This record gives sequence, C-alpha cells and structure tokens, in this order.
Amino acid sequence: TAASPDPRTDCSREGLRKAVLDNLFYATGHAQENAARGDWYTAVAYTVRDRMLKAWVQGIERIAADGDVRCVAYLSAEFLIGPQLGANMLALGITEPMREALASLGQDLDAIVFHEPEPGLGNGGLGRLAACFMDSLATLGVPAIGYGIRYEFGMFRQAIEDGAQVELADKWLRRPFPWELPRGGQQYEVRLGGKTHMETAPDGTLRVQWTPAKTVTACAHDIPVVGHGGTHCNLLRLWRAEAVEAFDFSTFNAGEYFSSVHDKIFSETITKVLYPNDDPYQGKQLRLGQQYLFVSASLQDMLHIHHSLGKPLETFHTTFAIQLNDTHPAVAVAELMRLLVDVHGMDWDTAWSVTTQTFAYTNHTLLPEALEKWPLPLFAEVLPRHLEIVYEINRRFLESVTAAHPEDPDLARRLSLIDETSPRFVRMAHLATVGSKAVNGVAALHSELLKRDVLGDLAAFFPEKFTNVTNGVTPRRWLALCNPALAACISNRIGTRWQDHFEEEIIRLEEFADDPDFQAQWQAAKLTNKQRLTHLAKTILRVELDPAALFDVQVKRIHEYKRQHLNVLRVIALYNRLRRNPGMDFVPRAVIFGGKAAPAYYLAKQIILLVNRVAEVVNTDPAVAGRLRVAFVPNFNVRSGQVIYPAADLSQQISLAGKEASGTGNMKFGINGAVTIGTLDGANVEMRACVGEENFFLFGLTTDEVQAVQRAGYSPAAHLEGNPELAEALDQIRSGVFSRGDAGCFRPLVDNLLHRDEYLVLADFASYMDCQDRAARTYADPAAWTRMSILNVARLGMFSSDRSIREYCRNIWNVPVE
Ligand code: DL6
Repeated sequence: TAASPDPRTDCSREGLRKAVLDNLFYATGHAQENAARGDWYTAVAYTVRDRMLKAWVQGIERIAADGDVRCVAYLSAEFLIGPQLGANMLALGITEPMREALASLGQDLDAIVFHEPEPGLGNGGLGRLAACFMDSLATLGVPAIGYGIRYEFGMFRQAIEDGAQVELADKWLRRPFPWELPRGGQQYEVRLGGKTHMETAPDGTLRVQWTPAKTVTACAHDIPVVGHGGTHCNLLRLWRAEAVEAFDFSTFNAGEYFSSVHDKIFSETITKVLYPNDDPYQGKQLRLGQQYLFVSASLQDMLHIHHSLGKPLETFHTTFAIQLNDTHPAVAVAELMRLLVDVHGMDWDTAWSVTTQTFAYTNHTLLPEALEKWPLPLFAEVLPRHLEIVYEINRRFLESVTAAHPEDPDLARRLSLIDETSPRFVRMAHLATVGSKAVNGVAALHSELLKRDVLGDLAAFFPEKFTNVTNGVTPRRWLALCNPALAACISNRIGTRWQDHFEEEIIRLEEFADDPDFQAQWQAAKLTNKQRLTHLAKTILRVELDPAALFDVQVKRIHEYKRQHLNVLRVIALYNRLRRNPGMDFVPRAVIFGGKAAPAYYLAKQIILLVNRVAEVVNTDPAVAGRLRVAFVPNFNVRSGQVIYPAADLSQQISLAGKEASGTGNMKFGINGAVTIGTLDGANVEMRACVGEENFFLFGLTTDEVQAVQRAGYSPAAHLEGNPELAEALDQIRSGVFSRGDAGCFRPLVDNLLHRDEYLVLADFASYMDCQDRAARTYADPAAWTRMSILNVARLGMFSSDRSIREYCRNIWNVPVE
C-alpha cells in the first residue's frame, strides 16, 4: 500500500483541511466552534508555513554549504514585505485547494487573507523595492539573504481626523507573527560609543583597540522568502536589539530597582521604531545606532558563514556580493574594514581590495537634501573607531584625487567624504561610492542625472563604476495575487507562464488588443476591481463611488515634488466648470488619493487636509450630482495598494521632471491596466517608450526645460495671468471656500505656491489640464481606452523585478542566473 502523505506537507484539499483543523486546535487552543477570524488566520498561516519549511531549510543549507556560488546579501534598512499569507500560498500553488478546504469548514479564504496585519517595515518605494527584489531572487533561484531591521513599531498608522493626518503607533507584533523564526544561535555583539587607543598585538604590531561605552546583542529573526513554484527559498534576516545583560543585579541589590533595567531599556530602544523619511537627519543618534547595529550584525553573520566554508578571508568577496540599498547601510564600508583590519589582523590594502570588490551601492534619490550626511560630532560619539577609518579611507582617496587632477585644486573638497562646511558632516553617498565597485541609479533618466548633477564629480572620477538598473515590481504580488480577475483573463489567452516569465510572455497579449471578446473580458475584470474598491471606499470612508466613472488615482507618499497639490488644483478647476455649467458633457470621475506625510512635514500635511476639505465640498454639492467624487484612502499600505492599483483607469505620475528617481507605483498601475498621465520623470520615460507615445498621456516641462526656467528666474505668479481657472482655484483656497470659511487655513500652502513654487506646479498646470481633457475624451470611447489599457500591460514586460534582478546578477554581482 502507498505510504500515507506527511500531514505537514500534504497539499491536497483533504490534507490541508486536516492540517488547518490540527493547527487551529494545537496552535491557537480553539475548537472550530469558538474560533475567531484571527484564530483561523493563525491556523492557516501555520499550515502554509509547514509546507515552506523544507525548501526553507534547504535554502539555508545551500547558502551555508556551497562556497562556489556567490550569495547576494541585500542590505536594506527597510523591507516592506506586505501581507504574507496570500503571497506564500500563491508561490506554493495551494491557493485553490486551501480555498476549498476552508469552504468545507465554512470559512472564506479571502476574508482570512484580508485579516492579516501587515508588517510596515518600510516607508514606501525603497522598502517595497527591496521586497520585490527578494521575491525575484527566490523565483530565479539565486541564493540570497536580505538583511534588515526588525522594528517593533513599523511605519506609523495614518488616521484621518476631521480631514487631517493623525499618526498612530503601528503595533504589528501585537499578535505573534507566524512567518518568523527567532534564531537563538545567530546573535552578535555590537558595540557603540566609547573611545579608541593603540595597543601592541602579540606579534609586535600596533593595533587599534576600541573600548565601547555600550554593547548590545543583535538577535536574528528569519522570515522565509519562497520563490514562485515553491522550490527555492531564501532568507530575510532581521535584527532585533537586546541588552547583553537583561538585568543589572548589582544595581538591583543596591536598591536601585529602576536603574537596574536601564540598560535593557536603552538597548531595546535601538530597534524600537522605523523613522519616517523626509525628516531631517540631524540629531538622530538612535538612527545611526540602528543603521550600525544591523550592518555590523549582518557583516559578522556573513563572516561567520564565510569562515564555516573553510575559505580564506581574502576571498570573502567570492562568497558574498553585498548590495547597499541606498546609504542607510553605507557604514558597512567602514565596518567591514574594521572587522578585517582590527579584528582579523588583515593589512589595510588587502582589506580595501576585498571591501571594494564586495560592495555595490544603489542610489534612490535626486533630491540633494535627501542625501544622507551625519554631523561629525554625532558620528564620533556613536562610532569613534569608524570615524578614524573614514578619515583614513578619505586620506588615501584624496591623495589619489590630487595626484590625478592637479589642475583642479578644488576637486578634493568636492569629492571628500567629509563635508567641511560648518558643522562638518560625513557624506554617506561618498563613502558608499568610494567603497563600492558599482553605483547605480534606478531608472535611465535618474542614472543620467546622478552622473550629470547629484554625484557628478564622483561619476567623473569613477566613470567605470556608474551604471543603471531600472526598477521593476514582482508580477506575482502585483498582478497574479492582487488582481485575480485580470490574471484569469490573461491566463485564459496566453496561459500562466507570464507569472515567472513576464517579459517574454506578456507581450503576447498585444495581438488581442482589438479583439472584442477579449476587450469585453478585460472591461469586466476592471469593473470587478472597481466594485471592490467602491466597496472599500464605502465601508471605510462612507464615500459613494460610481464604478462606471473614470477611476483616476494618485497613491504614494505625500511630497511637494510628487505634486498632489497640482492634482487638487485640477479637481477644483473641474468642480468650477461643473458648477458653472451643470449641463455640460462631463466624463464622470472618481479622483482617489492616498499616502502618508512625514509627521514633521507641514506642507505635505496641509496637502492632505486640502484634499479632504475639497472632497467635503465637492462630494456634497448637488450641482456636481455625483459626477465628480474625491476620496482620500487613509493609511495607504501594501494591503490597500493591492485593492487600489487594480481598480485604476488612470494612473497619476505627475512629479516635476528630474525629481522622482524612478517610481514603482507607476509600474504597478501599468501592469494592472491603468493608463498613465505623467511627466517625463523617473521610469515614466522608459514606460512611455515601451507602451508607445500614443498610449501614454504626457504633459509638463522636461528636466532640461525645468532647469532652464529655474536658471532664468521662475516667477510663479506670472502663470496666473493667462489662466483664470488657476487663479480662481488658488483664490478659492486662499479665501476659505475649502476651509469652512477660515481664510488663514491654507495660507502657508498658497503663499508657497505663489511666491516660491519650488516644484513648478503653476508652470505645469495648463499643460496638465489639457492633458486631462484628452484623457477624458479618450475614456469616453471604451474600445479605444481598453485597447490602450491592454497594450499598456502587454508592453510593460520589462518592468518585472525579475528583469531588474537579472541585470544586477549579470552586470553588478557577477552571479549566475538562468
Ligand atoms: O527605487 C525605489 C524608490 C523609487 O522608485 C522612488 O522614485 C524614490 O523616491 C525612492 N526613494 C526613496 C529615498 N529614500 N531615501 N533615501 O525612498 O526609491
């Protein structure tokens, strides 16, 4: 007789049913009759996790045992992984049997999946990119470890109270997180503060000794990242800070009960909370501590793995290719030098050669103010030994600069790792560039502008290092999982291979772009998704959307350069048109916003308030009669994104040209069939080239035009003269029409637009309005619009993160990939 299937790996409907019941009882302590939704979630999650463990353990073994294959270590302060259950079932191919198993128990899989709290371990694009990359690495079978921080509180939860953003703590660990395994065996000591001195080593050489002020323990928590098909599993290893000694008995015995746990409190604070970006860096001692903790623990872990392979230390770079995701982990350059030179006694030149063959650095911003730099006194206080190492790297580097370019005596100042303006700073982007063998931007335009402007001097000095890898998103989560209706429609025509061969396969949809049957199915899928979002808007916002309206969506972080206020000005202008002429021919629109503002970013918070106040007026005006609706979806995150992207008809990518590094929301909208209205910024440029200019609504100044306007002296108010719609909208905002009569409410925002307008909102307004009108006219022709929508999806194959990862493997990491 055949052996009975293993109850922990059996993926049949019956096997899953039994396992869920088993876990329900033994993991949650509940019988079926009195289990709540959260208990069912836990039971299903454990059932799925069991089925991942074999591949997981094999993945770890492969990394720890095969020294011939270079392992990718992706160092990122953020991994915005999103809900795990649905994605893991999709990867294992057990969604349908699980759905049936649960249905037989009277449970709805979708409701359980939607119940899952999401670990908000990232701010936005950068952290989500890291998660898409982990998915692609696993799917392509590339051994990889993502190293990051296990924040106890992730990105704040955004509530909207009376139109304004309110920040609430994100207690994502309130219930146990079933997807992680704490690894007691993987703990490393990390030092902070103190001072250094010279000491003679036993071999007679002088060595620097670092006596830290504090030592904390970094503890590993592993999350599996299973590739599509379930055969390959990689690792996300997140570090949590813990006190070396939880409790100081001597202080306790002296009667100082509170002080006895002081150290524990201090240590655990390090990984307590994720910092929102767009905040000034100065004074964030704890943030430098966070960065150093995860970098140091990760490098110690890699050295441990390398050592266990029995390979000599000089070959460390053949075991690991380390990618620095922005500058947040850039202190790794100095830390690897410290570990090799101070701890392992390697000579400086060999250590530098190993270091510079190990690291590569991805830049993610074009905003000069977002380039990370640390005040020297703060850096010296937290990392005294690293500052010495940075000085030594800099001394040698600047010697080579001066030797190569004696004709440019100012070059050393511009390239230096130290910004000498007062107060002095360590320039992390310079440290990352000098210590890496490759530096890349994340879209073609971004990489060009990095070379030309932001890191121009460094790029001229190291031309061979600079390259581009355009971002991508995983078609598993961002199409197959989030949009089952469209995924089914696609698979019915071209099969399911597009899920892991997106670029190759999705293009085959092109031939159906004009097929009436296919168009009807496509429209039906979009309608299903719009109904899903309509339901969400109704339940959480009490806003009635009309699924037949054009769903026009802008979801992303709220920032002046992303220009949500340009979008609002447009809404006000449309509103005025409708009010003036209620009988006009008007394509009904639902304008949907979502996104968080950094808590200290005043103008971004004013923009959120303005959206909500405009919604209040527009949505209740009988003259509008529901033809224009405005909604702000609170707490935009991966989970709500999975509902919002699939429902969009029009994707708003309207940042000022030359400011958005890439954008990845643009790609998520695009592969879900939204047509883009956008500027020539970030990856929009490449997306437009792929889909064809006739399938993209382009407006606005180009990067060069922006620079020319700014050079000539930009006068925002001049744009009001020929544009009464714009003047009227600003006047209404200023006079209190959208602030319940309070004329002072939006004054800072309006004054900023009239007198400064750094992001040229007023300059681009007319072009944006014209383009919006073109989009509305096209939408009124369903066949033409649906054709555009299909062609957008069919031609966006290159924006799969699988393609990005292949490029990293071939051009940067030198790692074999299929
Ligand atoms: O590369 C991922 C993502 C880009 O798509 C966005 O354009 C860019 O704004 C974002 N950058 C950041 C910068 N944070 N820092 N530093 O989040 O990266």
